[in-house]
Amino acid sequence: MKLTKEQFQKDFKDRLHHKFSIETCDANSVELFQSLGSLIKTYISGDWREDRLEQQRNQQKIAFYFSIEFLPGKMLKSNLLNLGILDLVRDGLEELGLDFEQIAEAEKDMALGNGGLGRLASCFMDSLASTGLPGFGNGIRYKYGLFKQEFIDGYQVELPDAWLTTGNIWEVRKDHEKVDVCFEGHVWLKEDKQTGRLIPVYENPRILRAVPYDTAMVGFRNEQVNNLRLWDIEIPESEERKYYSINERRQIQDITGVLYPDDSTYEGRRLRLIQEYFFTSAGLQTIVKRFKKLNLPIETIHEKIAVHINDTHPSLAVAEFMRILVDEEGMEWSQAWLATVRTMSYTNHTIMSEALEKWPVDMVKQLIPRVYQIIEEIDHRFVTEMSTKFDGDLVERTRILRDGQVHMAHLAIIGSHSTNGVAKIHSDLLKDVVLHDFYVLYPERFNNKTNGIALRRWSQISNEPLSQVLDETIGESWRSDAEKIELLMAYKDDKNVQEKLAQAKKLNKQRLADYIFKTTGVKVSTNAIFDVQVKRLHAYKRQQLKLLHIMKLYLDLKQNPELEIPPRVFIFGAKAAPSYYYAKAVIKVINEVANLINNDKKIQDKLKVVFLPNYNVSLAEIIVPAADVSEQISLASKEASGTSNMKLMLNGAITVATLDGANIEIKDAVGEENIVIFGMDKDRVYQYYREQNYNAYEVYNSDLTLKRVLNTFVDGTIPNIVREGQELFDALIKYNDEYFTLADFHSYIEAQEKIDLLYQDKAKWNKMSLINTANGGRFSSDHTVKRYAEDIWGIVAMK
Ligand code: GP0
Repeated sequence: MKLTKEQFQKDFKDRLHHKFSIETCDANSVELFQSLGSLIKTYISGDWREDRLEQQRNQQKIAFYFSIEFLPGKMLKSNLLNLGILDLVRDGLEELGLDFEQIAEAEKDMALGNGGLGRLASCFMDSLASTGLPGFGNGIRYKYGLFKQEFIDGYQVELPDAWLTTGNIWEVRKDHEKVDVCFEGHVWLKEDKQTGRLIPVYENPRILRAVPYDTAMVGFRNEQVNNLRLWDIEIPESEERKYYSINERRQIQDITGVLYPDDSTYEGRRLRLIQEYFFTSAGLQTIVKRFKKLNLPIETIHEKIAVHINDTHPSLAVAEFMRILVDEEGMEWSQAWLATVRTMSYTNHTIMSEALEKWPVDMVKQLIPRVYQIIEEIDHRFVTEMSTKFDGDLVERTRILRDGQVHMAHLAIIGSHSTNGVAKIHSDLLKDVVLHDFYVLYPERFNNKTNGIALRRWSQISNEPLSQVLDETIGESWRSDAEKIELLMAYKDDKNVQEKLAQAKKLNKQRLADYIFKTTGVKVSTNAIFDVQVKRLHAYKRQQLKLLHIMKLYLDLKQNPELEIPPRVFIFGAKAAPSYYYAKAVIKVINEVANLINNDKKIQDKLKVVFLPNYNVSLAEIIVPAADVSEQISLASKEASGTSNMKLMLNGAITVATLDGANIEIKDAVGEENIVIFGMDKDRVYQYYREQNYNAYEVYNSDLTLKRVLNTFVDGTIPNIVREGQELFDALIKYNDEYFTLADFHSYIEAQEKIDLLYQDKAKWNKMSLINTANGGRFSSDHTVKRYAEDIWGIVAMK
């Protein structure tokens, strides 16, 4: 956008005066941030309006991305960068004697998501706008985002994330677009005398109001502004007298109260199902209203609208869309079904069976009776049709209603034209194993879309030192075209460039070291290897394997204090679901291991262990640029894709990885010599499953090193962990190590020894690091959303 520094400074001061009636010198950073944010929102609003009008004028097809999680993090810098005024605003504010970083710091980290899935949704929002694609988000405006994590005595404590208390400067309440969502009551079908059609009659429904709050999604220097719509709940005036007590009213407000803090696990809680239907129905109702303004035949709705079901949480979209088309728009069933299947598409994010949603039939029937009838009809027609072509068992296994449950993934697959996985190996596993039955029914529906990351945030915003070296070396084209980072490959043997990159890394490490000291009091040296594992805490991601490595080094050094190894700082960031006891035990053990090692003089600072509390997007922006080593050590086949692996390699970290998720594609991108692969591959894992002959105790018992290391969990070596140490030990031995941690132990230790050797060869390391950065461009989510746009949604860029 066109703006001069002087104009900005004047606008900013005016805004502060109008908003708070105070002078810049009196304002605190929250007030300064809010003034700045609201000014930026004004700058955006013109394009935001324009783009909406233009879409209507051109009858542009739009993709609506339905996701129960969005994890945008802070938006100020991203908006400024994308508007092309980041430097101008920074300079302008500094000239006024204000500290830009401090103002930016005041923004609340918007954390309406748990981890990878929600962050992916936000990366897609950024990329859709930045590639000029008309793509809108549809989700829930939770009053409380993901809990804030603190450690007390090494234990995770969860505190509420009241992110809305000082207001959300970016959102706009769209009162005129509110809709009603109907729950409960009874439904019976009445024949319409004239047409013979069956019309649903609702008795005693509970009507709730959905109110949208919109946030602008600003494209990178292209004047495209898309929309993220998050729904809040209210009680409609007409219904108010039905709620007598404060308690009852509160129960309603609680529907959008909190984000469920479980990642990759599913709990059949009624409130969660209400959330799912609430935002799905509200979103679809507005979409249909919007379509009708175009005055086109309703049968053509799929030509103007694509609805994406991000994981199964919004899969009720299939049935709800049918309800709207059949009950409200009067379409024939078969015609409505055709339009629905053509409109919907679905992404699967995991093969972990505990994440697959299945709702009890009784719950669905009671909560959304009409939608349930429609699901029954879909199921019935599916069975009837498929039974003529396929064997009965197959049909029975794939139907939506089975064992008294509604299988949400089945609904999503049957009711959509596309099912995709999020990395090559994951999509193959879906076809070959997890969803093989569906692949037999609908082979043409299955495809892969490897995840990506919003490259601008994970380089330009969070890693300015690296960005500067890139500018100096290959020019600035990479800033708008991610693939151009590959130009850096021409300098892979250039000692000067390697050295500059190493210097940039050093600056980032210093920033992280300062942060570590500030938050934990632990002093770490930037000469050490910064070894990073940041992701949700989960047994399949195997933080416990990292622990075994750390304890082995500790024991080695205790035995031989003169042992020469390059110093390492192990950095963890991870939240555990509040009800996931094993994961919480791992946190406690890591924290106690940190206490033990960091305070042991004999270790001579060769090892440090740091568990940074409250890992979130903002913290990732400090950790990722500073990493030397990226730990991607899930059991092969279990991590659908991973996305921190992409962020870390782009920032020059060397990946230690199993052949899992997108690690495989990273290996293909950088070449085998620039990544350290270890452990079993997925075929070996599946062989164990087939042969059922994995015996963790045997592995433990036949390996002295491993035995010695694992015993530290229970033999008092690590203080204060009697119960938690036992819990880890039992998971690995008594319960036979579900994720084959012990089987991969040796190979993992070898991989880490390789890292030590490589790190000591500075020239080699720097070259590897450069090659990783240079090949990060292909993991831009700009690229990913273009593939979705072409292959799945059928939308085209406006700009
Ligand atoms: C997958 F099933 N993921 C789920 C879930 O409930 N939550 C979630 O964050 C993640 C996968 O674990 C992932 O492999 C993947 O990259 C991400 O979804 C986006 O596809 C690592 O976070």
